Amino acid sequence: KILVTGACGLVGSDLVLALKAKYGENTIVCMDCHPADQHFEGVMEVGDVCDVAYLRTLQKKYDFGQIYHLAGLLSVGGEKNPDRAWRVNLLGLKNILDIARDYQCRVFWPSSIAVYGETTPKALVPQHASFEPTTMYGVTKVAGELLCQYYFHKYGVDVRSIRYPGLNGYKAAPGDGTTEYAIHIFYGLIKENRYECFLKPDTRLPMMYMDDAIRGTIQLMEAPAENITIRTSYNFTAISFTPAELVAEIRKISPDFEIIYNPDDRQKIAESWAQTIDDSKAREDWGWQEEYDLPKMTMALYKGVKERLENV
Ligand code: VAH
Repeated sequence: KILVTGACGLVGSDLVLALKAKYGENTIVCMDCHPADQHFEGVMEVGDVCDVAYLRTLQKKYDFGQIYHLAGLLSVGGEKNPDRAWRVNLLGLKNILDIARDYQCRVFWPSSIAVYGETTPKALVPQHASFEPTTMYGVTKVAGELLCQYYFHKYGVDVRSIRYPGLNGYKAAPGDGTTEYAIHIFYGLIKENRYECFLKPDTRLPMMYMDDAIRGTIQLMEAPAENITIRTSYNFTAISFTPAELVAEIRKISPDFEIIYNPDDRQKIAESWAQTIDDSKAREDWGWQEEYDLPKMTMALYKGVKERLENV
């Protein structure tokens, strides 16, 4: 059996469908503290990753061989509630790693471009660089990466991780993050043909279409253990674009789309991260290769968000 925590989140909603298609409906056990969808099909356990006794009960009930541990707060949510971000993002991870150590599970845990900070190069960030993030989210990701590596060396836990860029999908509502403007903009486009953007037009951030991220994640989890040379977290990227570039692409669909730039606190968060990333390690070690460029992603998101809004 495979456990997915944070199963109703932006990544979880896509990952669960892909895992079910690959390994069979009955193999996947979903867990979330706030299950979103009443029409959910399959096994859904409601619980908190901070509760290790609860996690142990689940492990005994299902005997998981793999855990995709996605539950966590994002950058903006983390700034609203740093204490909660610390607890959920780090205590939750430690609980999962303890289960994995005691029951020999393979673990996937997402890190993020939020590990990068003021002292990290802005362009083509190398795999190993200086990481001094300024958000609580970034702090939990740096600490979490080190914890993963520690559990690998100390206890042999087969934990694998990716530093996700901004991920853009439509199967769940976007979360409380900074890169999420690139999803919200499609809701603005479809609902009122306009969007007020909380970042400046030239803010370049590393991004990826969700299907690519899910494919890469499963690819990493299926790679032979000896190929995994990074046990903190892999640099991982596909496309880097600015709000202005995304708007130009959207105007190919809707030429009179209106954009207003009204940067707020999230601008500072975005500026603390990198613009482009060197992810050659992921490409060498487990064959990472993206399929979506900006035009292809824009069209897929437009169609996906439109369909989602029509069905609500
Ligand atoms: C955020 N989307 O903006 C998240 C993410 C790449 C950053 O982890 O907070």
